[in-house]
Amino acid sequence: MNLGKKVIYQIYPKSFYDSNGDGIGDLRGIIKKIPYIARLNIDMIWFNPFFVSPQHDNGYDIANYREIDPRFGTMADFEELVAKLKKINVDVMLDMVFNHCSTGHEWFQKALAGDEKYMKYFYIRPAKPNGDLPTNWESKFGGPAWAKFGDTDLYYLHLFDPSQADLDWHNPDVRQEAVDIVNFWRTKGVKGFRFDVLNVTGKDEVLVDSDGNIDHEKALYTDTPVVKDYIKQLNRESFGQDPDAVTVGEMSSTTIEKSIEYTKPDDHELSMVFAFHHLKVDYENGEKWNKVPFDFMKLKRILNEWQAGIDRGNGWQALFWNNHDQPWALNRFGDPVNYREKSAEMLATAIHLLRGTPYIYMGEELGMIDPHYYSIHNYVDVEALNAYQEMMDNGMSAHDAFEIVKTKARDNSRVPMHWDDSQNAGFTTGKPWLKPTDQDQINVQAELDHGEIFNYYQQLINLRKTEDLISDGHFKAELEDHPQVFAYRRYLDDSDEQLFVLNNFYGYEPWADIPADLQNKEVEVLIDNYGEPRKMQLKDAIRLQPYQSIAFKIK
Ligand code: TEU
Ligand code: CA
Repeated sequence: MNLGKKVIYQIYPKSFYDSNGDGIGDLRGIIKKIPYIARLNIDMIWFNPFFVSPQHDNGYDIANYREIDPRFGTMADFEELVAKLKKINVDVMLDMVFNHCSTGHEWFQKALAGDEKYMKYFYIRPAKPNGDLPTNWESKFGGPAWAKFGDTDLYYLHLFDPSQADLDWHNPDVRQEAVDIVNFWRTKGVKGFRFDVLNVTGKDEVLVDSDGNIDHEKALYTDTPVVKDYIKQLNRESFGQDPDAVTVGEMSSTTIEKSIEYTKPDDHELSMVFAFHHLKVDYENGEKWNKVPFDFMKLKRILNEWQAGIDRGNGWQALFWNNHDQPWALNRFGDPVNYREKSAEMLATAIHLLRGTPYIYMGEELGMIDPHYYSIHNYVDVEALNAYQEMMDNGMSAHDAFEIVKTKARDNSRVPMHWDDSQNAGFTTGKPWLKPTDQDQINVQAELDHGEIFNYYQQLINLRKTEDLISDGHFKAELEDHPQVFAYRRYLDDSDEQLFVLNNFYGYEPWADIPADLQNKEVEVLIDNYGEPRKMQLKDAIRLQPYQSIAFKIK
């Protein structure tokens, strides 16, 4: 299996297509849209969780790992979905959320009832002698990471929402549960597994206070050596038994070195990692809840370092701009107003011609953008609402806090897929759980009829399948100091062919120098968002159009 030839599409089931008018996307809705999916020629679909869940964190709070939440459908629907996708050669990747489970899960409920076996599934600790919480850790969604354990004097750890209790992976029974769940879904024909925040499962048995610095605090529970043992066990006892399995570890705040360790084939751990550093370039001092323009040079530096580093270490990485936790990249790094199509295509090219496995988040292929909401009441995500409150508690005005929520909320990308220009964007006949906006401009019907982004994605996907330079080539950064252009080269060990890619991240027309060894060469333009594939002669420089991407194949 060549991971470099694969392209993965991400579906957020709640927002893809609603088949029964309750305003929530569902599995039957996805089945209905298989003909649409088939047009993209992708290889696998990653589905965000649709297991039984109280939905405090939209399904990342799982109460039963082996059953479909009735609001999304039934096991029979799931089996039909897998079978029908198989017919178009698309495999299924499921989201395995094992760092924590819902406090509604029977494990937690039994623990609450005093069952000692299940109390050992969680981090349950007494307060400090002075009455303080067991540690001073913060939850990633704001507030302390400890909550009262029922009516006792004890507390349980939750790195995320209080409804998401951290599972104690030291306990072999917990690891066995994870193995069994993966194997359960393997028997249903599932080939792919995404492991949610996998690199924070290695907490120490004795939890200690941090010095208050958030990076130091994360280091206490992130990427500890034992995580590798846990992954090796999962691999050995579950997915590793399937040579076609594709796995991705969502790795919070990880490093290049760690990512190599998790993914180099000899270690038998994971196929690839999701790392997020390139998406933190519009943060201020590491803090997400700010509104600052993105730092292009930093973005380039991070992409270049990760590409070259992972390549050197023989690791493998997931390539992506968007997912259900991120506002649309088009709003952050492109120009959705003046150059929506060109900048969407440029962003796609920049990522798709890199070394790794690209992920496309549903709607990205239409150039979807952040919704235009005018009230905080349009937002529903726990993270956004907590952050809004916290910003105001710290003295910010409601207006300023709202402006930040607008650009940073995860709801931005969770807005229902736009199928047509009707009131609910053709997503539901009922009341959508999140309100779509701008579907009069951006929707599947219009895109397939006269848009250019969808077609451009098809070209990128097909190029990856046909060009070994894209799927297998090494990476070399080019024009590293250029203030507008992200450029790189791809090359193979056993061939003279090379790929040279230029991506203009701005709405004006910079010149880009052509590296000396490529000058005066007869080249093939493989893809260009301003023109057709063609032959041409490279000179010593080229002038790029606004948000132009162009890739040359040199023989
Ligand atoms: O996200 C993990 C994660 O690192 C988040 O804290 C992320 O940084 C945040 O959403 C960005 O604002 C995963 C899931 O993708 C996310 O949807 C879940 O909420 C989270 O785990 C908890 O399961
Ligand atoms: Ca529904």
